[in-house]
Amino acid sequence: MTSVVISGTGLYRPPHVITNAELVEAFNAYAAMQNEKHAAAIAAGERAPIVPSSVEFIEKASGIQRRYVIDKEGVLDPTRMYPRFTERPDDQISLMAEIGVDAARKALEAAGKTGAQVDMVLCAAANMQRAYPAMAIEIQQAIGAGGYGFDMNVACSSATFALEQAVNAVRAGTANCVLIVNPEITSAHLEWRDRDCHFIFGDVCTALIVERADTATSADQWEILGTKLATQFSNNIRNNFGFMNRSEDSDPNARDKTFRQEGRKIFKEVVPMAAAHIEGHLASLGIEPAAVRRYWLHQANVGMNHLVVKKLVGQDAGSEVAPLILDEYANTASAGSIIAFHEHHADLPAGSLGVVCSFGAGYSVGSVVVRRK
Ligand code: CO8
Repeated sequence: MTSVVISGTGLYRPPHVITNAELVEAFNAYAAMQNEKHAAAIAAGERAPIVPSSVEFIEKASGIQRRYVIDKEGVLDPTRMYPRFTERPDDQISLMAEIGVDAARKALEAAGKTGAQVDMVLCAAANMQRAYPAMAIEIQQAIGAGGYGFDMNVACSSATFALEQAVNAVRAGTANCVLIVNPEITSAHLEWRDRDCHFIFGDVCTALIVERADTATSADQWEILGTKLATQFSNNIRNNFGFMNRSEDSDPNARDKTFRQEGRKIFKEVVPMAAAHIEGHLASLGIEPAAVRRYWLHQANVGMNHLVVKKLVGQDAGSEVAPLILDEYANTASAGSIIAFHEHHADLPAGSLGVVCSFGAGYSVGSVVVRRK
């Protein structure tokens, strides 16, 4: 079987940071304004007041301390509470493709490849800017790649599901060098006015080069030993935004047209699902969980990651075993486990085993077992 490697990674980090303190200040200003506006209805018991948010809760419940965003001013404006992007003409590169190209160029450089050597582009993310043409094809043109490209969405598992598509394409001989990009502009689909989830997400874009081992020249190569994907339907993470909204005569600004979740239920249901998935995948490859040097897990909640690792290796694992990037980046949907891999693999010696694993909406779980060459 053709040996396939990850030979380079790249990261686009947006220019602005929002700390929890800034976020909570904006939310509480919004809440005070709304409560004042609706004071009579609240006093009459017809409407519930908006309860303030708190930095202490956010840090304790999630482990998130700050997040990067493409636009800060719109998000923190209590009269707006979502980012402000300028609509671009059709002959200008789209925002998703622009950040995709930035991360892609860094991954290409790390892999020692040119855009022309890429013959498959996958744009895999939790939200797509438009229906068509595919952002992947726009990125393919911008970097001068050949072959073909397409967009795909499996929410937080988009990157690991794309990794399996890339491996299969290289093994089948339908591609030699695949570029995967994960432009996650989560700020545009987060309800910043909802106290239960306003702190959760951040913007970012990751990129990976996946190619035949016999064409790879990078000094930093990770052989892909196996991929395993699983899905199980759940409404606990849902967004009803879509192209049929107009025909349904539904309100495009209604709460269900942005991200919604049942955080507690997800925590309870996804932790055992992810741990069993990884354990089963490793067993199928004859690998003991304790033999894995590093787990680059989906970054949604610090407690969740501790529990997954504890179920796998039977002890509290520190950041050496399962590095955390959530504190700095928040949840970046499908890019989270890839950021963890990008930032925390350089120290591992040849032969080290690792697992990249995502879990999220769908539900979906994707694991990729790798070994350093
Ligand atoms: N400030 C202060 N108090 C708060 C706040 C706040 N901001 N929010 C809630 N509280 C209060 C609640 O009112 C509640 O009070 P009470 O006990 O009096 O009722 C108390 O805090 C506890 O509330 P919760 O039970 O909701 O809190 P949890 O401890 O469960 O923590 C979390 C909430 C952090 C959301 C946690 O449940 C969690 O992280 N769960 C896992 C979520 C997860 O993994 N989600 C994956 C989704 S990501 C994904 O798949 C990608 C989707 C596509 C991306 C789209 C981009 C936008």
